[in-house]
Amino acid sequence: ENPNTQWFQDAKFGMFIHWGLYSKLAGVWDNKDYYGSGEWLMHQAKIPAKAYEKVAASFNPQKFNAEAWADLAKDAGIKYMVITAKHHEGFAMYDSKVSDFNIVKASPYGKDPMKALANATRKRGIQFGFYYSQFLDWHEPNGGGNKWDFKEADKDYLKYYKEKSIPQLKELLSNYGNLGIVWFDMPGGLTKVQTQALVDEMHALQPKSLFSSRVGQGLGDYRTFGDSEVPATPIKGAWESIYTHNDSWGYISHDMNFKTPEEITQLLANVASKGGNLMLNIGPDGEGNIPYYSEKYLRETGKWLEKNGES
Ligand code: JFZ
Repeated sequence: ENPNTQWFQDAKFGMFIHWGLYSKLAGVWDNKDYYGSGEWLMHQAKIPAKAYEKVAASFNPQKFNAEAWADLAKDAGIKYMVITAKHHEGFAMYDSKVSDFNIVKASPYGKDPMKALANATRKRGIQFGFYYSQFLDWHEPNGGGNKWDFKEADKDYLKYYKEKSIPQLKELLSNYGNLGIVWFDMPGGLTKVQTQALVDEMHALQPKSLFSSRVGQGLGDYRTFGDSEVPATPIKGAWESIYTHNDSWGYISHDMNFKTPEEITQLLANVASKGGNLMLNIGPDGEGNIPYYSEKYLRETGKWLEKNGES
């Protein structure tokens, strides 16, 4: 048993946040609506990396308020928060010296929202962590996934790991204080030995931080069940189920299929009864607003927990 998982196993309720350039595009490209997961728009519409890059020039989330986001998490009874520092689109939502394709360098916003959130959550006793897409990166010729701009046969995944993925992970694990979680996603391009080396290098920076199972090769510190999945029977050890509040992880304006407070508390109870955590995702828009129903229903969930649950 890993003693560092204790806080996680006590937490029960986490908040996942998908936020990036896709939040501004909101499921629309070239006047065409795309359904499904908004953060996959670049892939769905086969948007050239050069064209996608230009979206950053008008990304300016003036409504973003780290204190308000952390207040909402606190009021909802949430104990940990994991936010997308870089999703598959390749855009860093933090101040990165490794790649200029980041919110401080490439966007008029010019500030680091991750710094503000790390501080705001910590102030309220909420564990903070980053999601980082370590293999898929559609912006990079050598990253995984983009086959519409870059030929698969020309890709050198190790070069991408060496030049972007690992250096950016080091920035995230060095510059934002103690991270409760590093949420790796969708492994690829590395052998078990190489994955172990990556894990060791990162754990040297943050020995207590918990790495998600999607770091790959069975080397994570806790288990994440497939999207929207709750195991049928109790499971021992540290694990979580992830759900998104509506149908998409990233913001899509026409996706109004939000789970009600009753559905959320039932989900929480179901997952908790099996011994796991529920990490519920919200998708703020490109201005930095949390969707109206996410805010409303999360607050109602928090009220219910205060009255009926432990907290
Ligand atoms: C991944 C991402 O591709 C997606 O955009 C989102 O961030 C989600 C939380 O994670 O998608 C997955 C990854 C793994 C599984 C399903 C969706 N899985 O193991 O079932």
